This record gives sequence, structure tokens and C-alpha cells, in this order.
Amino acid sequence: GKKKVWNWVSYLEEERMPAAPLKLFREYQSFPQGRNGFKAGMKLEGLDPEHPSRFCVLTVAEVQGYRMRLHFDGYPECYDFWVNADSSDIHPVGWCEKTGHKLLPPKGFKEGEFSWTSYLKNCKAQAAPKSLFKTLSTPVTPSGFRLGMKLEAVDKKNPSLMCVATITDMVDNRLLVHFDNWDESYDYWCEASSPYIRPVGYCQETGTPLTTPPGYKDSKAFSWERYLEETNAQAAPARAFKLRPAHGFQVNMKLEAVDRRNPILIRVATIVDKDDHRIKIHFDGWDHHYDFWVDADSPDVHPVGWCAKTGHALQVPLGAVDQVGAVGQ
Ligand code: MLY
Repeated sequence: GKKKVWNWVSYLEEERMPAAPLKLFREYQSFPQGRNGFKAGMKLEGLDPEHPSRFCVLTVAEVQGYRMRLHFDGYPECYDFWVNADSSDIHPVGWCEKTGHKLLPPKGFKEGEFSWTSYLKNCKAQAAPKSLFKTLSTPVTPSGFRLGMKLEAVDKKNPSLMCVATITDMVDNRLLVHFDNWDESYDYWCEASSPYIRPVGYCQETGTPLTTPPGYKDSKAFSWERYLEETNAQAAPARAFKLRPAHGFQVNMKLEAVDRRNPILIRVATIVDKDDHRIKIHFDGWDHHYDFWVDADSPDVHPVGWCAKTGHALQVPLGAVDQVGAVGQ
């Protein structure tokens, strides 16, 4: 017979599964206050997701609902990536200069020969207006973290490893974690409440192996005291770490999640597993081998109804018929 047009309300009833309650989501995952004011062609500064220590010259390439695809000026489209309009990873033109961050110019520019003013003129492009960017709702309170302080941190690309790390940047309420003697590709941004960072001594106290910097002498007998002295660094104070409680998401709760393999898409999803700080996402109607773990506070996870509210397409479960009568895929 002919299938009914897909909608969340009947779907949840049929599936007899709950929508993940709004209160479990972070503000930036939940329904936004305003609209996405960014327009294709606007230029801005932002983090390279593959090298999160680098701020780059970016152009809005495509807008969909509250999300947008960002393009690295001068580079192939294959590096484009999607962010929410209220992403903390993007800043207005001039932000790097103002905050003392190095800005990577578009491909083809030598370091130091890039100027936003002449670039915008030459491109006949508009800088994205400052008013479009997220501003912190609460002012940043001094956290106790300082640039150069050392800590122990999970390598998120090799999550079984706790490693010797350094705070190499700080913006608003976030810290950039860098792994000593490794390249920047393992760096990540996190809040002081992150479960991935611990004070110096945590591994010893808990009997967890600590991965010492590659090439560092007698890694077996690593001593923080000696290492801090040799690197002329301080340990981040234990009181600065404000480990947040486990999230409240439960298995079988439904939500809307960005498809990692094709991030233009947001799909109907179910939580199929969880640990303290992550959830395992399953896309309804798809094979379980596409399931993946994501941080519970990921900006790519949204409550039921987010796409409809923000004007974004939602990929309905495989086999269902969506609003315009096409079969979902
Ligand atoms: N197998 C990987 C492990 C790299 C770990 C880096 N961390 C500690 C920052 C490699 O050797 O490349």
C-alpha cells in the first residue's frame, strides 16, 4: 500500500521509543534563538578541523538552515566542512589580528603579505558582519589554566592513550590541548569540564599508563617533577579541572544527527549504546556497521524537530516516504 508521509510524532509512536528530552542537550545543540544570517560568499576566519591549532581564511560556500559549508580560500573543495551558525570555531575578519593569533592566508600568499582590506577589495567580497557570530552569554571567568601549562590528556585519535600534553592556546572558555613532541594534527579544543583532560599525576594515582613524549629519555621512569623542570613549565592546577558529570542520554532515545560520511546530511537516529561522555549513533533504517561513537556534547547532535525548526532537510529512515513523496535514502 501507499506509505504515509513521514513525521516524527507518528514515527515515535510506531517505534515506541522516546525522543531524547531537550534538557539533555547543550544550548548549542538545541533550538537556536535566531536565524542563520550568514550568506554564501561572506568571508571569515576559522579553525581548520583537521589542524585545530590553525586559523584560516574561509568563505561561506553554502547555507542550509542553521548550518553552512565553509571553504578554505585558494584550496580544493574537498577540504570544505560544515559548521553550525553559532560555532565557536569561527570568528569575524580581523579577529586573529586583534587576539594575537596567526592567520593562515589563502593558498598562494606568502606569510606576511596578506591583508584583509586589499583581499576583500580584490575579491569584491564581503566580510561576514560581526553581529552574525556567537558571543558568549556569560563572561569568561579566569579558569586557572594558563598558556604553557602541562597536563595529562586523552589522545582523541587514539583514545586508549593518556599522554603528556600542554595548553597551547586559549579562546573564551576553551583550551587547545597539544601533545608534547607530536605534530599539531592530534590537537583539540575542549572546555575545563572535559573528561579528556586530567591534572599532572592522575595516571600515577589511578595506575593508568602515561604515554610520554616520543624520544623522551627513560620513558619507563618518567618523572613529572623532572620534566616540568627541564621544560621550564608549570603543571595546570588541579582546581582548574572541573570534570562534568556523565550525560543523561539513554539507549533507544531518538534524535537528529549529522552523517559523518556525508556531513551535508542530517538523519533520523537512535542511541544504541552509551558510556559516561559519549553516545553511539545508529541511523534508522541503515545497517549497524555505519553506527559510530560521538561525544555527547558534539555540535552535530540535535533534538528531534531541530531540522524542521531551522529549515534544514532531514533524511528520514531508509524505506520511508518523506514530505515530497520521494523515497528516503
Ligand atoms: N599509531 C600512532 C599513534 C600516535 C599517537 C600520538 N599521540 C600520542 C599524540 C602513530 O604512531 O602515529
